[in-house]
Amino acid sequence: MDQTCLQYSLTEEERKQFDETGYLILENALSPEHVSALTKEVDRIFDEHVNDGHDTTKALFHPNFIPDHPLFLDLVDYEKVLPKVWGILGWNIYLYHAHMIVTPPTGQEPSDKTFGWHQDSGRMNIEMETDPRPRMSLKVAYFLSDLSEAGRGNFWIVPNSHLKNTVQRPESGFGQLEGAIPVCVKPGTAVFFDRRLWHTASPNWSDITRKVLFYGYGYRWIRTKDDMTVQSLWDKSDPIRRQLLGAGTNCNGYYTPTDQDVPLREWLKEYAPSQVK
Ligand SMILES: O=C(O)CCC(=O)C(=O)O
Repeated sequence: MDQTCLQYSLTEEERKQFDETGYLILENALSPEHVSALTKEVDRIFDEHVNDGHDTTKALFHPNFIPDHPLFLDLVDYEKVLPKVWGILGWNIYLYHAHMIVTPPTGQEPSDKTFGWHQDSGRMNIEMETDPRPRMSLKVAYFLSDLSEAGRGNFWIVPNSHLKNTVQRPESGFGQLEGAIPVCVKPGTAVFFDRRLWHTASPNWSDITRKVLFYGYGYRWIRTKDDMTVQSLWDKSDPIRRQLLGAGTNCNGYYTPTDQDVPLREWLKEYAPSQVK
């Protein structure tokens, strides 16, 4: 990994924003050319699913997409983003989950039905007994289509909700959570969000297909949340990327890492010692 990435280290202002609100928006994380190249691969994958019978009016949830193209692999340790991820979570991290979502126009009229609000990680939210629950992981969402207006299948969030274990859902089944907002962003924007932030997908009532890539980073002792068949990529990856793709010397090393388990820590010790905690 090149030291130039350190210019993108998490700033104190960004840390405060993430800690206080549960999310962080990074505009122009991807150049227009980068967005176009990624979009081409997303479109190819969507078309393959359509050829296999996927309904073109339904959202496509496609997990485990890192092996599908080198451009997806390159975002695992993307220099503008990874320093902020380790700035928040520390160095004992890896990519535990990745999914692509394509949300085509539904062709339906807008409705106010309550969306699928949730915190990430399923049973973690029931079996963790603390209040608030611990952070454990975050996701980075790379928005490839234009979501600068609401109604385009936007990602919705409730800012500042990450420390709330429960939220009040409308009993009628209509309306959204109090304080909810659509995240309106341009193509190329990356949005970091704490897994505890209450969030949801929403229907696409526009005529623009929504395209997003989600990269989930968590501690190395968390299990993968999708098949993550990335082991064949280990050999051609540098040590830090290998760590992020789940490599380790043995099971104990996920809990009590040696230097070989966490080359990211070794790299930080050498190039950014103030960031090693
Ligand atoms: O598709 C979206 O906007 C939301 C995705 C989501 O809920 C998730 O990644 O947990």
